[in-house]
Amino acid sequence: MRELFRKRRMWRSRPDLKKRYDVVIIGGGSHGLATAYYLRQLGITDVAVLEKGYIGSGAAGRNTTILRSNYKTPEGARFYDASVKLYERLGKEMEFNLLFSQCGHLTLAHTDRALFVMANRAEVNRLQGIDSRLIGPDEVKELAPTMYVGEDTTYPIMGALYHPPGGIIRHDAVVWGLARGADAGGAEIHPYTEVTGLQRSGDRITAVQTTRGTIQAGTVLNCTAGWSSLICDMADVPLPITTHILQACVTEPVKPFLDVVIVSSQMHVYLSQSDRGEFVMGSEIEPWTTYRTSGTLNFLQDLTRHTLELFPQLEQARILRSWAGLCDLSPDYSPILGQTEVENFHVSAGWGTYGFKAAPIVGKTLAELVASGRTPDLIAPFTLERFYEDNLVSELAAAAVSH
Ligand code: PYC
Repeated sequence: MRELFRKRRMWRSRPDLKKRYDVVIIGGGSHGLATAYYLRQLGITDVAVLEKGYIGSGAAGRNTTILRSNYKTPEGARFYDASVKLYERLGKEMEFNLLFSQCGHLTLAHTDRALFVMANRAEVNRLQGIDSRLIGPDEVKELAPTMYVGEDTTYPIMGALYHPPGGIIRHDAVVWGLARGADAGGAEIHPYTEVTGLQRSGDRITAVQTTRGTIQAGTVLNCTAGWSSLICDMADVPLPITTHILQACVTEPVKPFLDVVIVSSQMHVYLSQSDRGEFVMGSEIEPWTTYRTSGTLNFLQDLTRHTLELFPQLEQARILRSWAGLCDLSPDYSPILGQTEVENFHVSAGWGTYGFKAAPIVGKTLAELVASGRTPDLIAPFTLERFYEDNLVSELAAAAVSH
């Protein structure tokens, strides 16, 4: 396998779809590709990944590359911790440079209430063995010496939740590495292949209709993030999801001066400096539901105003580009993962703004589910069934920004 990795720089183009695959994965983003990658480790290689655009053109290519595991619930923290740990070894395992920088993650507190909530979160995190603690303004200043921490701002900084294992990773590289790894194991990756329908007979999906023909599948996985409820509708599986946009932007490269991820939910901003020197910045999710990924001037105005309060030295930096991606929000802000009422149709949905962080652990656990037919413990709290049984896992307010 090492030889294969060395010989092939990327995944292969596959001219035709076969008539049948053991597993059909809808969505060629980080979750779909990670599932194909980990299926291969379990010996399941008759796999097709179908992507309606180019590989990584959805949420995988539109996030702000932040990884962390300092979630609010024990279920969430445990799950994302497993993901960060997989990310830590993924580059080496795939022999692919993912530019993972575990530079640390600071969520700023500007009120007593925020300090109280963060202290609770740090405790939940620590009980899961996750490095996460509340720190005061002096330590914030040490970790981010170039950030403005004066008292005369709209929201003075009273402390922060500090999470050393958090950081940033190159999102495109994650997608390319996973695709190459899945391909090396035999999975077929088919870009520009849109799923137009799912044929269901009783409790099973019997065929997947695509713009390039109809195929049969032993198991079908829906890993389509913002489009997950539309794909589930094709199988008559309603998801409790609303779809919104999240906007982000990037500046031109400037001399490196920030070595930690900064988040302020009160100021609706999160930002980091990439290896290229760009400031990658995002804001809150838009409250209206839409599939239109056009950006707004309000976003740029509010984000830059708040960013400049923290980093006035960016005053002359120009925004190079901005973009928007789709977020599928579940009622409790936790994902919907695993089995549905259709026995050979599984989902990875409801990610809100958390999806990219979860890619490896989603791939690993979904692959285990497909291989064994059993729901792995880590994802048992996140099944669709929880909405029927009233077992919600509320991650409300654990986001970098308000949901
Ligand atoms: O929750 O860490 C987060 C996040 C980053 C970008 C959007 N959400």
